[in-house]
Parts: sequence; structure tokens; C-alpha cells
Amino acid sequence: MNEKLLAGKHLWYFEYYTGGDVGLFMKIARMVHSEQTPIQRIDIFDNPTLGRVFALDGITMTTDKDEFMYHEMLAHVPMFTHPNPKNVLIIGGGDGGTLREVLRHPEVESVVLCEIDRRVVEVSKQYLKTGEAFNSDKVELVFENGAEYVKKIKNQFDVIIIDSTDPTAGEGGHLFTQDFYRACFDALKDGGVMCAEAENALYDFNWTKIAYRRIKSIFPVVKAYVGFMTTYPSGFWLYILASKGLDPIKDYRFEAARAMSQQLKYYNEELHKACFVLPNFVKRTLEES
Ligand code: AAT
Repeated sequence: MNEKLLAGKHLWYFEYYTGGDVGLFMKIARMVHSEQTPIQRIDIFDNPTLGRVFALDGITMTTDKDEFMYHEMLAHVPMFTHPNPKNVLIIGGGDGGTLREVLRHPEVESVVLCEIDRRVVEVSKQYLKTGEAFNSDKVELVFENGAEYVKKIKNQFDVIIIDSTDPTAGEGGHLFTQDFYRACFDALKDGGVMCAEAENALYDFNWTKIAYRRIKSIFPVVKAYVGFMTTYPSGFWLYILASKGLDPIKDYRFEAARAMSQQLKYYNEELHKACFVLPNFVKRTLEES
């Protein structure tokens, strides 16, 4: 047997995907932080291959190695679809990764980040590289359930990004309801763009369909797109972009996207178009939903 796998020598982390038959495991080379907050369990540990890993309730949120894939795709597709994204709202995203990507855009004047669990932001600032984004003075933090916060806001944001936990666990479910999407529509200015993480087509496709159908009943333009995300279930992640009129393929800022892609590891101006081309089984199912 491989020496590395000898029982008793190391701690191991197991993530069970929805259904419980398939999952992901990682060696815990060093435990960095564990706590139970009033909302959820936070664990941060180091893995020799993936670097620092951040998990909530036993579900992987970020690893140093691949968090850029998810955060770049979640942030830049809506940010380059909008012609001038000055005021941005991020719901969830307490690790700071989406915030870091949003702050790369020079047009941004202010970002409100509404996170349900204050401790996620505090431990991210202390232990994660993504937490460095909170040092920006453009950021206003709100610690509240995003579904409650957004109901109180009208006509204020150019872009809203929903960086939530899965609807199947914890508090993420609040961010997949029809009322929540309607409140996001109302919180956007005319010409506004919303983008939501939308799960995967293998283990949680039902949730992608539900989110797509609900968003479609509210926004005139709705398009799903896809990206690799190697440590999320299936490695193949879906996102939903919705707008009050802008088309993410016809209207995006090609030149600005090209200029920024020099400093990015995943997103580029060509990928922006390509990510909307969906595999048949995803395309058909979403069209029917
Ligand atoms: N940035 C990649 C990591 C995440 S974290 C999602 C964040 O959403 C968590 O910090 C969680 O505390 C916060 N959150 C959950 N529900 C709410 C809510 N109702 N209001 C505000 N914040 C909330 C995303 C992981 C993607 C899924 C991986 N499978």
C-alpha cells in the first residue's frame, strides 16, 4: 500500500455530495482553524496539493489551488456585461474571493458585501489569501441574511452577484427563492445585471433548473453558462446571468475584457462568449424547464 495512505498516520476530510454515494477526500496535513458559529461549522486546513482549504458544514468553499476558477467566472461575466458597473452588491462570498475580482474593475465605486455569518469574514481575513480583499475602502460589510437585506433596497445596484452556499445545506436556500430573485430585480437599477452560482448538472441539477425557471419568470434576459471548478461536485459548475435588457454575448465589453485578462488565470474575452455554449444535456433540460 502507498505509504501516504497508511491508516492512522493522517487526518482526512470527506465531502459527501448530494445523494451521499459519491464524494471527495483530502488529506489534512495541518488543521488551521475549526469552530461552530451560530450559523454553521467552519473548518480551515492545509493540504499538500491544494494549499489552504476552507469548508463550511463539511462542504468545500475554496482551495488556494482552484478558487480563481469559480471567482473569476462568477464576477467577470456580469461585470463585463454591464457597461459601467459602479455600485455592486455581493450576497454571501464571505471569503472575499468574489470581492477581489470585482475590485479589479476600475469603474467600481462601492461594493456592499452582505454575508449571513460574520465569523466567515473574520476567519477569512485571518487565515485566507482571499480575505485580503476586505482591506479595500470601497467595501461596506453588512452581516445579515441576504434575502432580508435585499428586500429593503430599491434601484441601487448596477450588478448583484450571488455567491451563496448550496441550497441543500445551511442558509443558502434563502437565496434560491422566487421572492429573493424578485427583490434582486427591484434592487437593481435600470440596465442592471444579476449573476448567481447555480450548482452542477450531475448531483444538484434539480436546483439549477429551479433557479433558472424562477429567474426566468422575473428577468427578461436569462442565460446559463458553465465553467470548470475542480473541487466542487462534478468539477463542472453552472452560473445563471440575468439582466433587465443587456445581452451578455452581444453587449459585453470585449476590449476591456481582453485588457484585464492579462492579469487573470481563467477568464478571458473569448471565454466570455464560449462559456454560454452549453452541452446538449444541460441546454435541453434548461430549455424545457
Ligand atoms: N466564494 C466561494 C464560497 C462560497 S461561500 C458562500 C457564503 O454564503 C458563505 O460564507 C455563507 O455564510 C454565505 N451565505 C449562505 N447563506 C446566506 C444568506 N442567506 N445570506 C447571506 N450570506 C449567506 C460559495 C460556495 C459555492 C457552493 C459550493 N458547492
